[in-house]
Amino acid sequence: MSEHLPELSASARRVQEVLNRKGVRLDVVELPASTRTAEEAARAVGCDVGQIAKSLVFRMEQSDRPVLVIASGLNRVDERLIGEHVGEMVSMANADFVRAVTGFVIGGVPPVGHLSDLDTLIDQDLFNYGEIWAAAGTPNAVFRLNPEVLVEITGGFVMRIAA
Ligand code: 5CA
Repeated sequence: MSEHLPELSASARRVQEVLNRKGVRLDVVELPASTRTAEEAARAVGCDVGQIAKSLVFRMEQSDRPVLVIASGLNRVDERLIGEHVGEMVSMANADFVRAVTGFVIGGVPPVGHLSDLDTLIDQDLFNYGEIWAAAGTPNAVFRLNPEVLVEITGGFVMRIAA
């Protein structure tokens, strides 16, 4: 696995190293095509858009704490459901906040490997698929995994996140 580390850009390599450290055998791949959005990522890897696990950062409006929501590419996150779960209103974080808490740019935010430990909620609809794909640090990098492993590596809580 370490043989292809040098091919990856710095941010993607960081994600690969985090995955290695967690003891899972998952391979980050950097593609020539953009994987910046769920639609682009699905096209690039040849899967359904629902199989793309989008990592979206929300900000708790009172405490200013981040919440990571990992959603199926088909779903729009219902902020009310997230707010009810965390006990505070939440709103979509802006690009600077995302960068500050994750260390990655929007379009490449991975489900793991962030600068700080993020409370993580996982879309139950991702369990409709045997295989899913997540971003791996850059808008061209992804890795394939299954929903059970996503829960294992993130410690996330599985729930309904869309209306
Ligand atoms: N690499 C792909 C597939 S895994 C990816 O990261 N997709 S994503 O959906 O998780 O990341 C893009 C998301 O970032 C968009 O769905 C949108 O919710 C969010 N986003 C895009 N632009 C902004 C912005 N200016 N401020 C805050 N959030 C944004």
